[in-house]
Amino acid sequence: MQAFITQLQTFLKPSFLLTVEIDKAPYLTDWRKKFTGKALAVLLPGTTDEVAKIVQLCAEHQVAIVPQGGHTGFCGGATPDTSGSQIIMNFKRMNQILDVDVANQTITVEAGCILQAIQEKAASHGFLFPLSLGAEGSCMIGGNLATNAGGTNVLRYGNTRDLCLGLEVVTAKGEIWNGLKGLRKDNTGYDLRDLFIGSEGTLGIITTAVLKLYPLPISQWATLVATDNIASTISLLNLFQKRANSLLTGFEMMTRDSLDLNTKHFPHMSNPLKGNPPYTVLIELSDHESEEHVKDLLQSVLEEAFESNLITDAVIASNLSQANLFWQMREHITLAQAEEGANLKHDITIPLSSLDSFITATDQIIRSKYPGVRVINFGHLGDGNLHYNIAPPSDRDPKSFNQENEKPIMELVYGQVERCQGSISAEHGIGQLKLMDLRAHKGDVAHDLMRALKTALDPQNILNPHKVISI
Ligand code: FAD
Ligand code: 2HG
Ligand code: ZN
Repeated sequence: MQAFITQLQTFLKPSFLLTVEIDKAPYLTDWRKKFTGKALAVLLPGTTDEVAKIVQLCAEHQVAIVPQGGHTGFCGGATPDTSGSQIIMNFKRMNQILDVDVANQTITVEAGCILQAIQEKAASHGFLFPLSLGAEGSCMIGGNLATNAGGTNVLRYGNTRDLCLGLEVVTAKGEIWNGLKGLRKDNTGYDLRDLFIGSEGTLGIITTAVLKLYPLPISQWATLVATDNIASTISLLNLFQKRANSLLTGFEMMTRDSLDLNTKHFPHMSNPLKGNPPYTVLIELSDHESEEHVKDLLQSVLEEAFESNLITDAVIASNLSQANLFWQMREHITLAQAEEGANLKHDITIPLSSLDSFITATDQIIRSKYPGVRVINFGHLGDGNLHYNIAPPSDRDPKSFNQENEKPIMELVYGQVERCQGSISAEHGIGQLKLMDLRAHKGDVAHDLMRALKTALDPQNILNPHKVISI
């Protein structure tokens, strides 16, 4: 391997080619502290040409590459294995915003741009870049694209895939594919862009992207409402969809157990709704008309919901800072879970028509089989996306409880997901966490097609091997 490192040294300065253990350490463990790997080296390329040169050398020396953005992913996709033979290619130096095209309503960015920096740049030109998630201050757009991240605005604007018009990608051979056209229509054969989006660094390395921008909304109103059960919560969603239509931008659900965990770790995050309700829903409407228009609409839908007994309480944010507090309450659940210790995450989607059946059955089975566990169920209900997470009983050591019970609990949850024709990964991807579950979930035909794609695009299996699919 010395020859490989020596060749890298010809174009990467020592500060961009990290081989000493203490320098590599910050890149080796994922956000959840669930996966820790080893790496031959951590590389910090500064240009697409450097990425291409690195990949060419890796292909020549058969060295596997683990692309890495903000390392906030939940499935261990950006963490190397424990062999110490893989390199990490981290994108933090490739963080330039290359262009804002006002007439085309697009922004062109390098893969290492922090998501929040893109949102801020867009806003400074009067635009909205709608991708929004709790990790936006540290995740990078390359990681968002590679995982097809979802977040809290999917209901109105779609997943990351829907926000991307063009990509530049370095292939497994080290060639540069320039697909950076900012076109809203382009039916010239197979869609390569969509193949790379969501492929978690296993088919190609994303270096630059053209993203869609939208006009900034003029008015935004957030409300917290209390519901008694999931059936009413779904009826409430349907009511908002009918009355507010595309003005509905967020519909996030939080259970009582989720918010209790929040207040345990962040006492200032108390729920303003009365009586600690079973379900709290954060709803956001936004529009390009006047503040009054949206507020009147919100109030009239809430009145209708009260009259139909769908909700038991509601608080409308009186200003932007209170609306931000509502959102912080929602986003702190993940942080509260991290404070509480190791937990089991299930990022799933269920058709809205089966959500009630899924939650009722799964809650009941889990609670009777594992007395004392806390079901930390919250998520993007408007998309049918639950974060159906399990926290161990408070009197058990989280690590030993998880070691004993992770597999059976996951099988139980995924069994219910299959029964309801849902998905075992809504927005976090597969990575190494769900690798073994993919075949059973996708079925043989889909799995074989995926394997054929991987073999065709990366025959040497050097791009993030044993993530998503093993060949
Ligand atoms: P990383 O974790 O570094 O990488 C993720 C995957 O992408 C890996 O497989 C990696 O190899 C690959 N990759 C990274 N960069 C490239 C590249 N340039 N080319 C090719 N492959 C690449 N996710 C959601 O979907 N919705 C949420 O609401 C959400 N909320 C979150 C809240 C918190 C507090 C945290 C910590 C995470 C959250 N996530 C959420 C998960 C995570 O932030 C997203 O998956 C995010 O898109 C990952 O971006 P990243 O830059 O950290 O990628
Ligand atoms: C969110 O929606 C994230 O907040 C994190 O996707 C989910 O902590 C989780 O499981
Ligand atoms: Zn989420």
